[in-house]
Amino acid sequence: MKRIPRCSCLPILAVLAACGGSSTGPADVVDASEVDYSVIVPPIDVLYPDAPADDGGTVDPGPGDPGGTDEGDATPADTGNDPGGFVYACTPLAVESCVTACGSAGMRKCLKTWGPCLPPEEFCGNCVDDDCDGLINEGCGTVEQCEPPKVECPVALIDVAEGTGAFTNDTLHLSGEGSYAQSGTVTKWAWSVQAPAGAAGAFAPSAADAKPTFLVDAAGQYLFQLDVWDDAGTKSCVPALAAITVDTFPPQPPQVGCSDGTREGFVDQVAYPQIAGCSGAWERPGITPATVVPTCGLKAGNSGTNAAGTGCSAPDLCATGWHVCNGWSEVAQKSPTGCAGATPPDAKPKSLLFALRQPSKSNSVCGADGDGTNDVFGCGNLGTGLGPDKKCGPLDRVLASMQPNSCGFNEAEPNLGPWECKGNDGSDLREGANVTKKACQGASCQYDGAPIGPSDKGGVLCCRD
Ligand SMILES: [Ca+2]
Ligand SMILES: [Ca+2]
Ligand SMILES: [Ca+2]
Ligand SMILES: [Ca+2]
Repeated sequence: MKRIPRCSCLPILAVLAACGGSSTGPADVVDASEVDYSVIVPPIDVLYPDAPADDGGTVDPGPGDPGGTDEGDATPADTGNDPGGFVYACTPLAVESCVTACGSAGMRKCLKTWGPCLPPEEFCGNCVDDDCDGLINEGCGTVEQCEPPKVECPVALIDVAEGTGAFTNDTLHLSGEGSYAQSGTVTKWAWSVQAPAGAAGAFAPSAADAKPTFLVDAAGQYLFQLDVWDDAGTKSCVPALAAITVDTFPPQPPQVGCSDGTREGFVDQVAYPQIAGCSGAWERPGITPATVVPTCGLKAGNSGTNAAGTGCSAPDLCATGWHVCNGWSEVAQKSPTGCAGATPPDAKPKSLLFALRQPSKSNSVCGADGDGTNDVFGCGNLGTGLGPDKKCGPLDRVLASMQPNSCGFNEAEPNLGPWECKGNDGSDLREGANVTKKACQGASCQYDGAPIGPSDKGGVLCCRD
């Protein structure tokens, strides 16, 4: 990239003063008086009450497990007030303005929490670095010369060999070697990143290296940040940023993914070519164990001829070439927005859960393959909210009981919904092995004034093979 004479590395208001009069246009420099700092608040976890349904449906009274036998669940059973969950601090997929780390006017999107504040594209009609890459008006051709910089601190510059886009499981090659100091040399680098929920990559060899690599294992938006120091110990006035969009690999044409030919979650097949929410019923128990396989020839689904789920298992809801998503890490790899976007915008509250295979032993903490069948996990708006302490990546809902023969969430179970978690003693530790969606046959349940049948209130999350 060609380096354009810089205006200044002073904070943005000083830049304004130095460059006054040359800024116009939509990506204009941010004036402090224009910035709504109230939007830059960290997401907060709040309690998620399992309130009675709108129709006054019954709520179990008990304070958790009367037998005291379930040491595994932190979430009390259907008490009508599920503690320990969280609600979204924002409306999933909502977008709002924000101020970037370099002071320009950015945008951020709500996922499980607010995503990173992404800088705008470089705007040529001003004298500032809008996209926070450390360069002013790069790529603008011949532009009005900005006042020469009065460099009082080193300037951080990021170069990403892969550009601004990558695919899941690519290794990014980052470089801060272009960073410079007018007096002296840059001797220290500090990288950080805001990554999608569930991303497990790290800077290698370290976040203090001038040219680290970074594995992007989850789909979605990454925002890398670099601060530098010169040999006098002076830190860069503003960090450099680099936004990278990571798409699901391999690129795939849209496909429904549900065996009945209709999607009810992640309904935009173009935006979500590798993950689908498939509503429907099943009567054979379980979703988490590997032994749970299709039993009705994929003849299941809410819009098929077998909406009652007769003879079917949970995997019968997924189309040929798809399978019930296997753990939160597969969701992180195959959905660019995590669980945000799983429910359509017009979905009623507590109306949809799309479950997956997710091992867990206790406390609704997500475990590794083969590591227990406690609780039923998924994406949607039905179930207790899964906060970051549960280590479930992007997953946002769980059905977790401390009483036998219950899924532990009032609106999921009869007489408000068709989810059932019945079994022998200790079934409250094995909901993932026992769960069915066969209650409410003949639309015999009712929620929010509407009849509910076995194929309502969600089904499974299907991932492309
Ligand atoms: Ca500019
Ligand atoms: Ca720039
Ligand atoms: Ca369907
Ligand atoms: Ca449980």
